Amino acid sequence: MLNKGRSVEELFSFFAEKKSLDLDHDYILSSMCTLPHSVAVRAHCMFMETNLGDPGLFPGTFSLEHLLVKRFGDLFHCPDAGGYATSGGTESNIQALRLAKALRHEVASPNVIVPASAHFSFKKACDILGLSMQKVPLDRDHRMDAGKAAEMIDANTVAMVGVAGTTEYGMVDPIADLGKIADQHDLFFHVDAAFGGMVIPFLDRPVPFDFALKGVTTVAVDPHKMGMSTIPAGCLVTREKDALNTLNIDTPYLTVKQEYTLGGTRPGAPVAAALAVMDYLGFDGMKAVVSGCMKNTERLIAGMETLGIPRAATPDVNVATFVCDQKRIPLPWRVSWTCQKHLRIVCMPHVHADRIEAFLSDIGEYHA
Ligand code: 0PR
Repeated sequence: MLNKGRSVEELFSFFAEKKSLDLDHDYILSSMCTLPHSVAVRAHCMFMETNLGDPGLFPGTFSLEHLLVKRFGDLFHCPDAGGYATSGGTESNIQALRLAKALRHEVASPNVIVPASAHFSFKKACDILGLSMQKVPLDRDHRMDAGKAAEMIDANTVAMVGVAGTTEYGMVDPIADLGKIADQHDLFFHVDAAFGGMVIPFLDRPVPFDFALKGVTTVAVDPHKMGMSTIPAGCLVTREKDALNTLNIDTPYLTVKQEYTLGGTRPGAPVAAALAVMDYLGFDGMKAVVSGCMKNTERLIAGMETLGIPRAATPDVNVATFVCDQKRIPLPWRVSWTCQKHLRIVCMPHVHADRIEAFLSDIGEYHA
């Protein structure tokens, strides 16, 4: 702690200096987050001090959280869905598995079946919850092999996970087949749609991935990714309205006497921001955003292939991957690399068509 405080000018010139070290979004092609929409920023500022951890003090903000869950319930074909706003995909995935484990508390050595492509948040979830993680191999298209998943289910399996929009290759697992398997085995089936949940419904030909499929128990979706909200904004959606009550613990001195959330103090600002974007754009507006991102993804793939850099996969959502030498990427572009060393570019809303053209032109001219 400084002995004496700093003047506002000094403080904010220090902050400005630090902020200038952050990268310019114009060159960020590696991120699943994006610049927040202007209505998200406005809503976030408006709800800055709100705490959903004590909802009785903020009933208005709390009703916005309900509305957000309602919007996702409607979007995911389950108008009576339950759920709550989380800090993102990691928390949603942890909580989904926590619920699955609680529902089968009699199982002494519980395991969960996840695709090999599952986000690393499932490793965290399994560590915390004492679950054994069984990884299902992928097929040639980087999708979870449903047949192999079925073979791996045993008496100790408390949940199965499918991913709708994988982090690395942007694929949607065969959720319909997996849902049938889950249904046959009466198994908890969590769909991680942290990325794809705000893409797939808006595609011209959406693949089934949500509660329209009988076997799906819970869905994770992140407004702070394609939902253009401020960070941190996630949502865990449950088919059964009151499913999460199983996780309730007593909170005697709060305005509510029980809670099932993972966090205690929870920000209302990003929840308002997430709802602001959804209600401002509506279905048609989101469809236009997603359509732009998908067009840019296709253009990027076509442009790279013209330069002799082949795709590594044909993605279901706006994540493009390539077989490319790491030395071919000129600065200051920021890209990422998959575990299999494929170049990975996420065509988020801030990655406009002119940025794709600028990248293609730079990579075309550049030879390390
Ligand atoms: N599930 C999936 C399918 C994800 O892709 C991610 C994150 C998560 C869960 C976890 O979400 P939270 O990080 O919100 O808890 N996917 C990105 C990734 O790990 C997150 C990210 C975003 C990374 C922006 C970098 C970045 O600049 O790659």
